[in-house]
Amino acid sequence: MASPPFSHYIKSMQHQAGQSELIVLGNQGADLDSVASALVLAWHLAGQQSQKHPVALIARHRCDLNLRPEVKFVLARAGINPDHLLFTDDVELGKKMAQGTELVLVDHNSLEVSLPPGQQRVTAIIDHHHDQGAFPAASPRIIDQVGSTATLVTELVLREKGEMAASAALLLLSALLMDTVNLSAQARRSTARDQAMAEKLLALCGVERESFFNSLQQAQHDLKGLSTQQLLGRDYKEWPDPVGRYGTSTVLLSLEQWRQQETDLTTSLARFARQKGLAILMAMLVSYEPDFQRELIIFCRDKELLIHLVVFLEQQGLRLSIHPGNTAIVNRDGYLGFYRQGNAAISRKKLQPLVQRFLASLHGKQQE
Ligand SMILES: [Mn+2]
Repeated sequence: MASPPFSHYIKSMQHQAGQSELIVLGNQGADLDSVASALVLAWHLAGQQSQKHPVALIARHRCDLNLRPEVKFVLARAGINPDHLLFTDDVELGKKMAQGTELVLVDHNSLEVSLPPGQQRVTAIIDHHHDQGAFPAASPRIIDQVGSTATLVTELVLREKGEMAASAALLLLSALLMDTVNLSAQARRSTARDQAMAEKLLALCGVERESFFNSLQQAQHDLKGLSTQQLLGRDYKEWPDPVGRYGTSTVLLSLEQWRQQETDLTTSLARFARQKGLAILMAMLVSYEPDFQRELIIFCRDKELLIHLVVFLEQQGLRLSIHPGNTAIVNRDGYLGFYRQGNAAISRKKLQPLVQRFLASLHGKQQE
């Protein structure tokens, strides 16, 4: 069955939500990849399974869209009104799942929302993160280590449908370019499959890659006026663990820039960790001027944990060096270390499984 036109479909989502029996869910970071992949895949599924009224759900509150200026920018360029999109304020996911709704996960592959085991009906997964092995019966279950989920969604839609609207292509292209730092070899995040799909998407939406990427980056860095709490919460993910909950935030500033706009960064970081109840908080700083650079601020509830974690990360090749002038700081809430990350190829997607392995090694020791 033919899909409805993409723009009509997007406008209909608010009306479809009530009767929807299939929700395409992005990850809680709600970055461009999660938003674009969920919207385009939901539209694609609407052409195949219209009786289920598939919709896309953005796993954040509507107000958090303000923390994502690049998502707002791309939606506007694609002619999409955010009022037509569905956020966690609009859909009672727990209630829907209790009624038998199916979930399709994009840009993550294990559930980030807590649902009773009987209601975890994940029927399909499309993702590019480390495969956590959940939901082996999902179909399709496409978990490939490419630069962006948008690449996998493009492959699927073009294979099954052979076409897509320019606005849908623009969404996917934006995600693909952001995730791969404009397909740069230096960032080492793109594969031949990303390159191939980027070319197809560029042809479909007719933008010029370099200038479009520049405007995307400009929009993304429009973080003026955001507090430290908002900067940390903007691209934040957390995971439970027996040792304690741990969280990561990607912050698009250098440490130097951050210190210029926040006089008491240490206290603000520790407060954020306390409010979230975290044993570990890792703030991953990314900056592009003069060159692509990563820095890492690690907060740990106790000193031992910080020391062991840093030793472990060193063994994994992060090449951390203590930031000059920013030696470890003791705060009443915990301990903070400030580092330059010599190995800039280790992104959050790679760091998160490492932290998980570190924590698992601690459980192992506790059981001995
Ligand atoms: Mn992604």
